[in-house]
Amino acid sequence: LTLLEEMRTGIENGEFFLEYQPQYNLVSGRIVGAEALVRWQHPALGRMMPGEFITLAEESGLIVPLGRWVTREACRQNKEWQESGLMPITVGVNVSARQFRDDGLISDVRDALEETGLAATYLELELTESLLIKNADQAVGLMDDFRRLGVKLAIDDFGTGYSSLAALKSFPLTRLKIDRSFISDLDFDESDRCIAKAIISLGRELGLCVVAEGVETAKQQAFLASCRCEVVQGYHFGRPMAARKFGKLLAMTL
Ligand code: G
Ligand code: G
Ligand code: MN
Ligand code: NA
Repeated sequence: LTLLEEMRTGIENGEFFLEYQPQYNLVSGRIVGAEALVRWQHPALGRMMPGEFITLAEESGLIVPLGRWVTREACRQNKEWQESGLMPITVGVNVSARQFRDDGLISDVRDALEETGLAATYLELELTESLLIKNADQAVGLMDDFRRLGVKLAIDDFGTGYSSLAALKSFPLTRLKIDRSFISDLDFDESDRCIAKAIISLGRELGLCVVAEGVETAKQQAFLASCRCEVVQGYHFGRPMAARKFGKLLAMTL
């Protein structure tokens, strides 16, 4: 069997699972969200990371049924955490360009919310800047539909595209995720500090929640706090982890 065929049967056989990386509010210190990240427990090759199969899934179109599963599972898990009395959080799922172009995306998302009973406001779709720019014409209308549904929309990898500022103006976003390339050198690169600071205040002025990704050190955290960045995500706070472990962490930080 080819990897592609194995992926197709793997989706049906339940070989895929999600890990959750915590997102913290910098002021309260509380967990306010999680990014869901897909993994594949391959029967022969073991645990595979998205870097090893997402491109193939995108090129083959399998990302559509896989993404449908990811969205539904993230909603189901988040609802389960809420039902067990944990503090409500937002779960973010990554959406590929191929999924975004698929006519079924909005109904897949609506179905996932209806079937799991999760309120739309606790689901966030992460759309990359390049995806939005490439599909600028259709993107606004589809995003408006998602916003009417009540789903949150984040721009992922912000600052890496060719028209970041135009994107902020045109798209109905709720959150801006600063790409980790601007965060990694904050401790020693003065121009990265200026850029990060400017993005954070720009996002705030536009009424967006700003998330810094890839925060790895206490020094980066302190700088981001001094800029009044609202939410942080990165290895310094927690790696992507199994749902059970995330549930325990969420229970501890009540
Ligand atoms: O942790 P990490 O190696 O998991 O993720 C690597 C990349 O794979 C990231 O850019 C992330 O956006 C992408 N990715 C992870 N999970 C998903 C998913 O469920 N769907 C899509 N489309 N991309 C994902
Ligand atoms: O492209 P996207 O932002 O969806 O990718 C999320 C990716 O970033 C995942 O592969 C995740 O494991 C990784 N990641 C999360 N936190 C950190 C971090 O602090 N440092 C680094 N280098 N990668 C991180
Ligand atoms: Mn992401
Ligand atoms: Na990102």
